[in-house]
Amino acid sequence: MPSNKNMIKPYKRLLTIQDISCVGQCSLTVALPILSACGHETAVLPSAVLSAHTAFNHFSFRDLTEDMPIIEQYWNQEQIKFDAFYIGYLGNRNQIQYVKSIMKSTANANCLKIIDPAMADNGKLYTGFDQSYVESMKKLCEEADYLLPNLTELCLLTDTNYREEYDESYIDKMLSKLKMFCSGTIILTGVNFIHGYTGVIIYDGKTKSYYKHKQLPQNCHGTGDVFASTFTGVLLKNNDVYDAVKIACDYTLECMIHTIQDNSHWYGTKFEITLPNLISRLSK
Ligand code: PXL
Repeated sequence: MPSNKNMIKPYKRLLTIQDISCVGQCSLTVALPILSACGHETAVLPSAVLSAHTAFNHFSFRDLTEDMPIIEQYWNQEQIKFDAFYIGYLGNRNQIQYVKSIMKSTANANCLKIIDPAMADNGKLYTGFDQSYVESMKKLCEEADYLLPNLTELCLLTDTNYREEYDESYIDKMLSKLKMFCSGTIILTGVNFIHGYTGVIIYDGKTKSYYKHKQLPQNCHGTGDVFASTFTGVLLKNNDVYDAVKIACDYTLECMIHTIQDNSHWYGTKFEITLPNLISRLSK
C-alpha cells in the first residue's frame, strides 16, 4: 500500500456519450479501449446502436433517446458523479437536451466537458443529419471546455462555405466567429494551409498554436474518433492541452500509417496494433 498520497496516480471517472457502431472502428469501440489504455474508468451511455457506421451503404439504426432520461434518473438516485464528459456522435437533435441535463446533474466539481461535434467530414454532413441538427449542435458547443471540430464541422458551426483550398485568414475568421458562442478552447483538426503538411490548431481566444506534421497521401475513416479519444485520455492525466494534442496527433498518425498499408481497410483506422506504444509513452 502506498503510504505517500503523492504516489497515487490520477484515476478519473469519465462518461462518454456516443453511438455503438457494431462494425467500423469508430465511436465507442474506439473510445473505450483508448480511454482504458490511458488508465481511466470509463462509463458509457450509447446514443444509438448501428449495425455499422453511416459510411456503409446499408446499416440498421436503433435510436436510444428514450433511455437517456431514464438512465439519468437512476444515476441521480445512486448519486453517481463524473470527473469529465466526452461527448461524440449523437443519434438525433432531441438527444442534445438530455445530454445537457446529464452533464448538469452528474458533474463533480471542476468537471471537464470535452465535446466532439461529430456530424460531418470532407465537406458533407453524415447521412441522417440536416441543418436543424447543426443548429442544435451549436447550443451544445456553448457548454464545451474543449471543443474538437474538424474543418467541415467548423464551417457548419460558423455558417461558412467549405473550401478545399484556403489560407490562414479563412480559418482565423471562423475561429473568431465560433469563439463568440463557445467560451472553451477550440481544438481544430485537419488543418492544412501549408503545402505537404497537416495539423491541429489550438485556440483559446487569446493564443493560437499549430501542431503540424507531414501529410500522408491518403485519409482514413474514423481518425477523428482516435484523435478525440486519445486527446481526452491524455488531457485527463493532468497533461497540458498542447502535450495532449501532440501525443494524440502522433498516435493518430502512427495508426494511419498502419491502416493505409492495407488497401482493403477503407472503413476505419487500425488503432489497435500501436496501442501498446501509446501506453508506454504515457507511463514515462
Ligand atoms: O466517426 C464518426 C462517426 C461516428 N458514428 C457514426 C458515424 C460516424 C462517421 O461516419 O457514421 C455512426
